[in-house]
Amino acid sequence: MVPRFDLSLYLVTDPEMTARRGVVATVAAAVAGGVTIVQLRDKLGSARALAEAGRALLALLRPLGVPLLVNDRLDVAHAIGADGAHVGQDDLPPSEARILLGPQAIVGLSITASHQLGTIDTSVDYVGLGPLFPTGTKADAAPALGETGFAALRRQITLPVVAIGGITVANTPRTLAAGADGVAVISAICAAADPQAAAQALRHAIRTVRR
Ligand code: TZP
Ligand code: MG
Repeated sequence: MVPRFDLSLYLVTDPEMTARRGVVATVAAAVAGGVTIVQLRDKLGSARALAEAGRALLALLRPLGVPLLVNDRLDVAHAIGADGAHVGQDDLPPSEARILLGPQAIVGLSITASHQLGTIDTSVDYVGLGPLFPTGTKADAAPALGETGFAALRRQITLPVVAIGGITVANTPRTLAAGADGVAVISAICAAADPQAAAQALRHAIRTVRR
């Protein structure tokens, strides 16, 4: 069976880092560079602004076959017909996402520590595990797991796992070696002078490890 989604290079958008170029132009460049899945994330924006950005991204991504997930906001994910949602430990639980978005939706869950492993239920399709490395992007991020901590947690998860937090081209090989099925990045692409080239470099690093 062909998998419904490819976690290899997972782009999470940031409203400030993409402000100059625009979120759609940034994502377009990133996808041209090899991003395989996109999460629209804006912790501070209004639901209406998020929906507007989400619709514009869907118009870009649907024809390319790249799934769009919405962070936190199941209502917005549902309203715009997104491909799925990514929820954290303080958001509505994955089971609610599954009920609202349906059986075909892609549902992701964030895990930052071992005591949260019990929140992975049958409604979850993949886990976002991290922060792997220290990150300046998320002010309230949990402590970095480091490669050893990440690998130990990853072994306890049977679902596909995408690593997040401080991931760069340089540490992508170590990230995959620690057991990640893919890398999720914000600043490595959104803050890059050339998001397409940045995505290409990450994709190349992933391919090199897998070869
Ligand atoms: N969750 C854990 S770390 C993080 C999120 C959203 C931020 C990742 O950003 P960056 O710039 O790729 O370190
Ligand atoms: Mg959240």
